[in-house]
Amino acid sequence: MSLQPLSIAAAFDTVKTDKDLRTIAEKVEKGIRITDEEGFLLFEKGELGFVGALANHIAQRLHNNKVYFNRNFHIEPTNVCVFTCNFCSYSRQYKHKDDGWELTMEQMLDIVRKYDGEPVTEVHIVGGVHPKMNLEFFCELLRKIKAHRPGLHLKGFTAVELDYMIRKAKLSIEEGMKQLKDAGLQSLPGGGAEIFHPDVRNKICADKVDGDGWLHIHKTAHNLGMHSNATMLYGHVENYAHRIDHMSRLRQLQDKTGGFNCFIPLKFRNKDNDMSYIKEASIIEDLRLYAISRIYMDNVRNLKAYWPMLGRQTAQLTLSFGVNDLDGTIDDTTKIYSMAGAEEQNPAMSTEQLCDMIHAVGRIPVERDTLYNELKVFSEEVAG
Ligand code: V47
Ligand code: SF4
Repeated sequence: MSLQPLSIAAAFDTVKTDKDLRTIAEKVEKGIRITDEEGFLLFEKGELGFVGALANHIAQRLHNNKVYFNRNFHIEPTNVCVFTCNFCSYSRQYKHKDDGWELTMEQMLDIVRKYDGEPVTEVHIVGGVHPKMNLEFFCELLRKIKAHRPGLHLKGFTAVELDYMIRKAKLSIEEGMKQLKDAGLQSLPGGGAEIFHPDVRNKICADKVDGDGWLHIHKTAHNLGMHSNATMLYGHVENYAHRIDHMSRLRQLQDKTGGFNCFIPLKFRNKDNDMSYIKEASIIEDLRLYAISRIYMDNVRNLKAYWPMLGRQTAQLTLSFGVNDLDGTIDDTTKIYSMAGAEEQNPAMSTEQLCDMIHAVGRIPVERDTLYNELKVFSEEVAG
């Protein structure tokens, strides 16, 4: 049985008497951008069925029934971190205390070698901000991975890690990014964005790079010809205006550079961190947020649900609310979510399982590379 989202025609019926919501539906139908005020209104008043129908309409227009995934693996060099984000369940101040870890160069290269002969196309490198793992160390790591497997796409380092390692090397962001690019770095993941607005940022992660700094690093990467992702950590102390402010800054940068590949809303998980007193968002709020971000972020083609964090069933549901990308058959340590209480304590899914999950809701799985070039369309019969 496949999930049938509301059609856009049915969505019009649900807002017959609300002029503002009708205007938004008309804009979506015609492919016209909505304003910040209209985005805010959707958060305030847009019911799940209504925003879902609009978001699904947009996703279908852009991607038909296709849902993308990537075959990738992760390297997490360390969870030792100089920063103290209150929402983080993962970082440790010292390696030898609690369960801190730091991998050597050889241990990281062993992870890469483990995938020799496997059809992975990307490695995603991300972790804590270790005071001793510097720009030179990471450039060497990138060079060694490239030398071992030149065809592997190197996606690495959040703007938080980059800001720290480049400042420590006493280089400008541009110079530092150039060195990393020369060493083999090809794109940036979207982490570290959290919520840009200082009223929220100062409460949840005051000591790391600020919103302008995060945007500057991504802009610099785009100007150097690299692509990147963007995230938003939602469902904690932020309000609807903060979410719109965050997405608005991303939408403006995307208008200038076109360098964002995808937008990834990240649901705040509350286990074992300094914000554990905050209740997690409901599934209705999750789905509304995915739908509204699909409607508002009209210049970012891909909306990704990160299934290890959301759980498989919720991720499958998001496919009817604007999502067209389920990240990958992630197959190594992604501890940042399992330590924060995500359902997926062991986030690995075979290609067949991922395809089954997509087919089950009447969509077509398509393997992509990091830059969303299509590699293989999986018809129902030949998943594997
Ligand atoms: O910036 C940390 C988030 C991010 C928690 O670009 C938490 O393809 C929820 O950005 N609850 C890092 N979220 C991971 C990240 C990412 C993940 C997957 C794919 C991509 C991509 C990027 O994880 C952090 C922060 O926003 N995070 N703690 C928590 N308790
Ligand atoms: Fe460090 Fe990242 Fe955790 Fe913040 S979210 S404490 S920067 S590992």
